[in-house]
Amino acid sequence: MAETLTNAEIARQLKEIRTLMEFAGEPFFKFMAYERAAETIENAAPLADVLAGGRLQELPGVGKTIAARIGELCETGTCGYLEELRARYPSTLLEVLGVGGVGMKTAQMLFERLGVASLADLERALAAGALAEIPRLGKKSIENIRRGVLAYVGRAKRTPLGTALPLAHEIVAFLAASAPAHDLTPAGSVRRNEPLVGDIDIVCTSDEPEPVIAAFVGWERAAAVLAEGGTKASIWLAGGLQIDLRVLPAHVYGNLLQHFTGSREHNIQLRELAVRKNLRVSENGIVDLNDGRLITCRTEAEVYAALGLLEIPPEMRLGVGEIEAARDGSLPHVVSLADIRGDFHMHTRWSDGSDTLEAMVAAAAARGYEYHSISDHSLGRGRGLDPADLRAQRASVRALGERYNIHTLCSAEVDILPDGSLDYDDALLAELDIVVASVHAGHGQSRDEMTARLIRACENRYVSIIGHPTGRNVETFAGYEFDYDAVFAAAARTGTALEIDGQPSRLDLPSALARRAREFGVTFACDSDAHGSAQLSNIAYAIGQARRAWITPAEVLNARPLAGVLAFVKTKRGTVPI
Ligand code: DGT
Ligand code: CA
Ligand code: CA
Ligand code: ZN
Repeated sequence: MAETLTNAEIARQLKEIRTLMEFAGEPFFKFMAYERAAETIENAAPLADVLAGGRLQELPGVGKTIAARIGELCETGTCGYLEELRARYPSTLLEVLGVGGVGMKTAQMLFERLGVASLADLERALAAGALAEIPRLGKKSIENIRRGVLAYVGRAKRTPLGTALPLAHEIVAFLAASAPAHDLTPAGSVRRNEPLVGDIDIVCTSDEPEPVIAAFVGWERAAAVLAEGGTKASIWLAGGLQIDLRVLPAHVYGNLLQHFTGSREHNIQLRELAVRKNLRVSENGIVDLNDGRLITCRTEAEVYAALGLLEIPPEMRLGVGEIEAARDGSLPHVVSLADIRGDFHMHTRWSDGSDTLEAMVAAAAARGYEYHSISDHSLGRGRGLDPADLRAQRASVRALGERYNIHTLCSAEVDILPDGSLDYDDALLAELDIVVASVHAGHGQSRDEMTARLIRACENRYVSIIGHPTGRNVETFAGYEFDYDAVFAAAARTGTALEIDGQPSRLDLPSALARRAREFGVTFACDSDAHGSAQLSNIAYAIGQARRAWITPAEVLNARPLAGVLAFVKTKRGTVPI
């Protein structure tokens, strides 16, 4: 066997065969057989095992021909029949078929008469007014296709969590106020705190779905209604962001929320586990295949319990081992917002923040923090503080902290210069309570140079935290390259915390790297990086990323009491040389 395809990958290829067969005009019963087989395989035990046991044809809906093709897919990663179809029809046809408003018949006509074989072809044909030549395609259908194209493009463009989550809260508040909807909850990638989301999924329960759907599609911010049914609907906001709503009865709320929270990988693994217990999981409940009994769950905890699992936090549902951990009882108790006692990274008008020092201290105190630190930029950042400014700021910081009854630490976000030194000297750094050090310029360095730069910063005894360690922008920049493992090892060895920056454009460390850093015993700082008092709430995004990385409160510096934070700083400063 060349490589082991997962059941999901094989099912996806069967569905592609199904779609292309229908497009080619094959009879209904023939292509539907592939759809049924794909569904069976999504819910079956790993195919490699089934195949090894020679039991492929025992699966419901898998006859001789399909079994042979599945065998070929498992052996070679593809199959002759699929390749034949792909040779006849370009793969970009699937784009056209994915456009709302384009059904199979329309796609066939567009292909035959106008040669439309891709989204770009369709956009060109729309712009040229060519669709009007197609018989039975009225003005309204063409308008639907036009909207469908916009929505398709909108879907392809992923939206930052920081934009999507407030919109999700907005639609939830609107529905709560204007429709008989209960249990309104953002699900999908938004609930999992994915840094970028494809769309917003909302689930809710109701005995009267019709008025809920009606309110949803009538929301004043809906620019178009993409689909409207009895229990589900999709709208599209100006700019192309889609919102899906699903309404089910209250007694299946747990099943509904679990299903639509995903991720797809997590749900597929969950189904595979369920199948081994002779259970079938869906949004409508869990069917016990022994006796056909339907188990409905009011809560997600009940869903997981029915499968013999601990409840898995939504942010951890990524299909990366969380199900095994939930099964064998090793699921970590991850950090939550309630564990957080302070925030080390925030800016004021002294550098590039939009609020005064006093406003930031007051806002931090209003959040109920035990402590926080003011960390304006150092010199390197145009509007940063020179040493005299920093000393002047320090004098007012203490007084403000006392006035607002919070421990306000004096800090700075100090630039890490290209050679790894800092742009404040050690004498000045020694006057600060805690130091955040970040790379802001010189991204053009080689991987080795950047690695050395970050390690040298860790080795500076005054550096307590490395700010936004990869420099990534969730939409535009993957982050500078360095040897992650080497820097994580250096951070752990030197007692330097790595930041999880909660600014929605950063979310840095990325959760996959933070998870890796845990293996080195790194301590993390979950910060807001607020540039105004309203942005202190960005800390919730940092916590979301920390949860995705399986980080526990014990690993988070700002989940410790002030004495613990000061001890962390002091321990490193006392270690000479590092
Ligand atoms: P996104 O929207 O691309 O950021 O990612 P998700 O995870 O929000 O995906 P979405 O909106 O397509 O669907 C929401 C959840 O619903 C998804 O995570 C799992 C579940 N779901 C939706 N469609 C399917 C499906 O065809 N198969 C399975 N297994 N689950 C699905
Ligand atoms: Ca989604
Ligand atoms: Ca969706
Ligand atoms: Zn910064």
